[in-house]
Amino acid sequence: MRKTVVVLLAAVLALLPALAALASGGSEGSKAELARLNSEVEGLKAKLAAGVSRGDFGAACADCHGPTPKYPLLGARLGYDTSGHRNNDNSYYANGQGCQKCHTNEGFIEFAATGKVDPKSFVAYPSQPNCVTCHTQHETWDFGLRTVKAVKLVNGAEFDIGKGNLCAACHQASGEARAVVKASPAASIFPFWGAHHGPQSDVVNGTNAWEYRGQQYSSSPHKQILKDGCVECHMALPEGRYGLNPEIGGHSFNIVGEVHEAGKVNTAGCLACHKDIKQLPGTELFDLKAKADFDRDGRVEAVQVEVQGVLELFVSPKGGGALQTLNPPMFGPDAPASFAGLSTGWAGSRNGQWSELQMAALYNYKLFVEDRSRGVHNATYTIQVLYDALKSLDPRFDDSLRP
Ligand code: HEC
Ligand code: HEC
Ligand code: HEC
Ligand code: HEC
Ligand code: HEC
Ligand code: HEC
Ligand SMILES: [Ca+2]
Ligand SMILES: [Ca+2]
Repeated sequence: MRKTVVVLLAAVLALLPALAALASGGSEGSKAELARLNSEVEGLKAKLAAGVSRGDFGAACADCHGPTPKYPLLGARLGYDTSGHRNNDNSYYANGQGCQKCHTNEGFIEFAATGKVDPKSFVAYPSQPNCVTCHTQHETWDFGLRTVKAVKLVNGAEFDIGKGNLCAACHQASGEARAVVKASPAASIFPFWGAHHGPQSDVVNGTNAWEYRGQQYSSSPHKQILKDGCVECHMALPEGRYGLNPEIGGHSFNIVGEVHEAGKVNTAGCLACHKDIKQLPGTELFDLKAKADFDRDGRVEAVQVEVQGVLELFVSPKGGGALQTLNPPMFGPDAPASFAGLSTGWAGSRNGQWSELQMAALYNYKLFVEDRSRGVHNATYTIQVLYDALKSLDPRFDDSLRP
């Protein structure tokens, strides 16, 4: 009942600015409008005074909870239920020390309202990022987003790409590369050292890798030409009956999902610009061809295959990668160049020391593995930084293909 009264009160309040504006105007049309609005306000006031009926209650909620809702609430939930936001389950673990800002619904709402969370406190009953984390449905009575303000990344760079700003509030590196990278005893470095797991905004933006003195950096044009950035690629709805698996696009936030037991990539968010883009057969990657043979295996392959190949020049399951042949080695001889391999493949040396440039190479390698798009977010910046890192470890590395 109290909620319903609030809804009515909100309706009255929403009318007041229009009334004020009209009252200060003077034309005949606006006088008629003023009279109409006044009578609407009187009606609402009378309802408030008389108490609220079941019918009023239902009407205020039916847009979303009625039998023929205006918004596809239930479908959105079906997708959300397959998402990492729902299922990765770190809200209980990553609670406190400031982690709650991104990992808990409660922490993010506090952050959006006040600009901070108290690192010394924690959320007593934390929940995963969910509908009310991103939407203000019971405050504005629509699907407005909780925040789309431009985001200042931790190195001071601004991220400002429409609705993608919501994503960037959480999916950003937690440290500044320049401050994190130092010459270090090997024993002091653990598998979770680095940029933290979600540095996608920094990568899309083309900032906050450990950049090399004397080099120029640039970006693929996605950050300039996608109006809503992250949202356009990750939430585009696939077309067609078989494409409409709740695991792909929409509120799954996934670009790759399973259809008939095989990984399917969603091209819906790309087709407006990459007209012929398809899934690369036998993979969960896009077939967009690279501009050059960046991993230098003699073939010009798809962009994501080339970027994976460049990552394997650092750490390869066949051994011999630049971070596997340091003394001491950072990764074991059969470590995969993947997100999981960052911990399972870590060598864990107890002795020895790594130089600043070696630590910078580790930082940059991890940054682009943790980004996980294999160049789709920003192929140009990714290859530039990875090439500079390889060159810094081995001056004989041929970087003539650097974009
Ligand atoms: C600025 C926002 C932010 C902060 C602060 C943050 N995280 Fe995260 N974290 C993320 C995002 C975003 C992901 C998911 C990234 C992805 O899957 O690519 C993530 C993923 C994780 C994962 C999952 C990694 C995996 O193996 O799948 C763990 C564990 C984690 N964070 C722990 C923590 C802890 C502990 C803290 C506090 C010390 C913390 N996070 C602080 C944003 C943040
Ligand atoms: C991580 C953030 C996030 C979460 C969690 C989230 N949404 Fe959304 N939602 C969005 C964004 C961003 C859009 C806008 C998409 C667009 O413009 O294409 C959106 C759009 C919508 C829309 C479409 C609104 C319209 O005007 O057409 C509905 C309905 C919706 N969300 C419902 C839900 C429901 C229900 C849940 C929980 C089960 C949920 N959302 C969870 C971010 C989120
Ligand atoms: C703009 C859409 C919208 C309107 C209008 C709306 N709701 Fe909701 N409501 C939601 C969403 C989204 C959820 C979360 C759904 C989910 O978790 O799948 C929700 C969930 C709920 C829940 C479950 C608890 C919770 O918060 O998750 C209750 C109870 C509820 N709404 C009551 C109401 C009432 C009463 C009204 C009318 C006064 C109302 N809602 C109007 C969107 C709306
Ligand atoms: C409130 C912070 C927050 C917001 C806002 C947010 N995310 Fe996330 N996102 C996370 C966290 C935290 C995780 C990992 C959840 C966990 O570990 O429990 C995650 C996971 C994901 C994953 C799954 C990664 C995996 O490992 O499976 C994708 C994809 C994703 N987010 C995309 C987006 C997109 C796109 C947006 C914007 C529409 C967005 N996120 C908005 C915090 C956020
Ligand atoms: C040009 C399209 C595009 C844009 C823009 C984009 N992404 Fe991605 N993103 C991808 C692709 C493609 C992948 C690789 C998906 C895969 O292999 O599962 C990916 C991977 C990810 C992942 C890892 C998902 C997983 O399951 O491993 C996260 C998290 C993510 N992106 C978040 C974001 C965020 C946050 C933004 C905005 C700052 C963003 N993306 C912008 C296309 C895009
Ligand atoms: C709004 C237009 C637009 C959308 C949407 C878009 N892109 Fe792009 N993308 C571009 C443009 C323009 C370039 C620069 C092309 C060039 O340099 O040849 C580009 C570059 C790329 C590159 C790097 C190419 C290279 O050789 O450097 C990849 C990979 C890529 N896009 C993948 C994707 C994927 C995958 C999607 C969808 C998930 C997507 N893009 C969505 C416009 C878009
Ligand atoms: Ca190649
Ligand atoms: Ca290759």
